Amino acid sequence: MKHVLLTGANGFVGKVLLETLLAAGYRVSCASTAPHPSPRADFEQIKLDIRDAMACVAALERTKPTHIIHLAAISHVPTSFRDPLLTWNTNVLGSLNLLEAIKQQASDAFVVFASSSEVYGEAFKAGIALDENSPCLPMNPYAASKLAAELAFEQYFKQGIRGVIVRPFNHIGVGQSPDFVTASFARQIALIECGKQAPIMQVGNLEACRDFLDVHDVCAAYLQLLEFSEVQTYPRIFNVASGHACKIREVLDELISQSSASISVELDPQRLRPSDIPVAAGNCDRIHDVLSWQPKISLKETLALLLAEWRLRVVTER
Ligand code: A2R
Repeated sequence: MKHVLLTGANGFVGKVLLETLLAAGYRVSCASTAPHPSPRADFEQIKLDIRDAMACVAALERTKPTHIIHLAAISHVPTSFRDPLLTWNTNVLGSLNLLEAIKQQASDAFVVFASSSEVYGEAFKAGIALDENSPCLPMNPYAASKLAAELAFEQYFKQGIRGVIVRPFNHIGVGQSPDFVTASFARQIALIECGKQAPIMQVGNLEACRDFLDVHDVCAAYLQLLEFSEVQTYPRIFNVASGHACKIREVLDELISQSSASISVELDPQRLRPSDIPVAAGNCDRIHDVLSWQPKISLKETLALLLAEWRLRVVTER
């Protein structure tokens, strides 16, 4: 049976990917620093801090997976500015610990490494949808650490480890932290609707354009990428993108249009990033041509689900 070791299983993507993998018939071992919030009999759990090299070896020795999907990371850009050492230790050294453990204990396993579209950084200033051959010019510690981890993966690929690197663009959906823009908007609208916030939304840069994807579409791409474990040759790096850039203002307008509350908008300078880029979109031709993957869920649908989630969540929020 195909057996996936999933790192970062308790995170936003991990929780959705676990269900995607189980539905596809995979046996799944979930690695995380804390127990899964809703443990069940249909997956296994492993306590693992990827900064601990010995623990990585022990986890691989115990599970002997056929596939690994490496999501565990410090994934929040402002956190990476606040705590660069934690970011580099987790994202780079943690990845190296995992790669060494794969080499020692599961050298035939196929690994998918979740990098990020953030690695393109300054290259987005060209204003076009970037493909996988575009220059990588990171603009923050998170992006730099992901690019460094990509280099580590490529070194191990050269030594015979099999796998791919994915660069997902902005994935959104139910379960995402309100530190991220769409969840922050949905939460604020829900708070306004139930009278817990004045009818003024605090927003950052609304003119920026981003390539938004539903997290379920991203997980479908990760699942399809596992198919490469059956073949000899395949591209090493894949964008996971919609190919379209959407203004953050349009996202806000769509969410507000789904509410009956009367809402005004106020700029919060603290929400502006020091080095924001106007347009960040990805060219998704490669994954479309090779795997016929394309996003299936519309932005409108995703935003409706997000708002529904936050309407329930804010009821119990203090
Ligand atoms: O700390 P935990 O157990 O809540 O897990 C977080 C995990 N993580 C770690 N796991 C093991 N050892 C560590 N030292 C460690 N530090 C963090 O990574 C968390 O559950 C997970 C990341 O989840 P999120 O922050 O929700 O990221 P998301 O959006 O699910 O992104 C998945 C991946 C990340 O590598 C992104 O950079 C990439 O997709 O684009």
